[in-house]
Amino acid sequence: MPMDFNGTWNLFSSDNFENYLLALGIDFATRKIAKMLKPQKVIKQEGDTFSIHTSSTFRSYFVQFKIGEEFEEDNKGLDNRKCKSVVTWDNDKLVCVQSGDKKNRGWTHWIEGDELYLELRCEDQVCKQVYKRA
Ligand code: ECB
Repeated sequence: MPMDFNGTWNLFSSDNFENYLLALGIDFATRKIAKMLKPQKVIKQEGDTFSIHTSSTFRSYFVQFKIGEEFEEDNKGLDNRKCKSVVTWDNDKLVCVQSGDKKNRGWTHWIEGDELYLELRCEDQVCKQVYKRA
């Protein structure tokens, strides 16, 4: 059985998010607002199909994908850059590679105990976040 990411998850901790945003070219004022947010993720997983809705009081973002199928991602409301994304399993981790203008862009999700982990990567920056079940 694959790891089950289904659920509603609230941000608990976030490390190096501002430098990740800077690597994405997000302006100063937006970074200052963004780092104060406590986003919530609603993850739906059915077989190989996933949706992830990340919401906050300021911006929200929705993505859906099938494991192993490349899709066009628009990052609307985030940095608005388009990229080609693909998500695969690495054992029990979900690994997304976001190919586009930014080098080394992507993310990895995994679960430890009852916590959801997220590593966000862009260029030479890595942001680590932990979410707890709502
Ligand atoms: C959507 C909640 C965060 C809103 C931050 C607000 C403004 C920042 C503007 C641009 C930020 C660029 C990236 C934001 C970082 C996190 C949001 C999406 C993280 C992500 O890639 O989640 C994946 C894995 O769960 C699914 O899209």
